[in-house]
Amino acid sequence: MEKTLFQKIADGEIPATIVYSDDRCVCFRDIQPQAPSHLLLVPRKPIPRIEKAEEEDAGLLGHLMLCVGRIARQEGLDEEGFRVVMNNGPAAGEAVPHLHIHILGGRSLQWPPG
Ligand code: D5M
Repeated sequence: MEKTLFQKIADGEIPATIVYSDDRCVCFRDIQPQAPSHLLLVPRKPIPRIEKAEEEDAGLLGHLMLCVGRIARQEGLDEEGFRVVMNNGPAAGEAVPHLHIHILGGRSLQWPPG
C-alpha cells in the first residue's frame, strides 16, 4: 500500500516542522495554519479515520490524547486554552486519509466552527 502523506512526513521523506516525536506518533506544524499555533498530531500507524480504529488501537488512541496535553504545555497553550479537532471523512473536509488531530491555539476561537 502506498504511504500516506502523513506517513511520509513521519518517516522523514517529506519535510515538516516537527515539534514532537516518539515511537508511536509525530506532531508537526500545519502548512496552512488557521491559528497562530496550529499543529497536527498523527499516529505512525496509518489508521484512515477514527471509525476504522480497532480495539487493539485503544492504547495508541489514549497515548495520542496524553500527547495532546504534553504538546499543548510545550507550546505554551495550556494557560489560555486551545482546541482539539479531528476532521473525519468527506463531510468534515478530511483531506488526508490518515487519522490526524488538529491542535489550534494562540487566539480566541469561535463556536460553533464552520
Ligand atoms: O487537514 C489536513 C491538514 O493537513 C490541512 O490543514 C493542511 C495540512 N497539510 C497538508 N499537507 C501538509 C504538509 N505537507 N505539511 C503540513 N501540513 C500539511 P484535514 O483535517 O484533512 O482537512
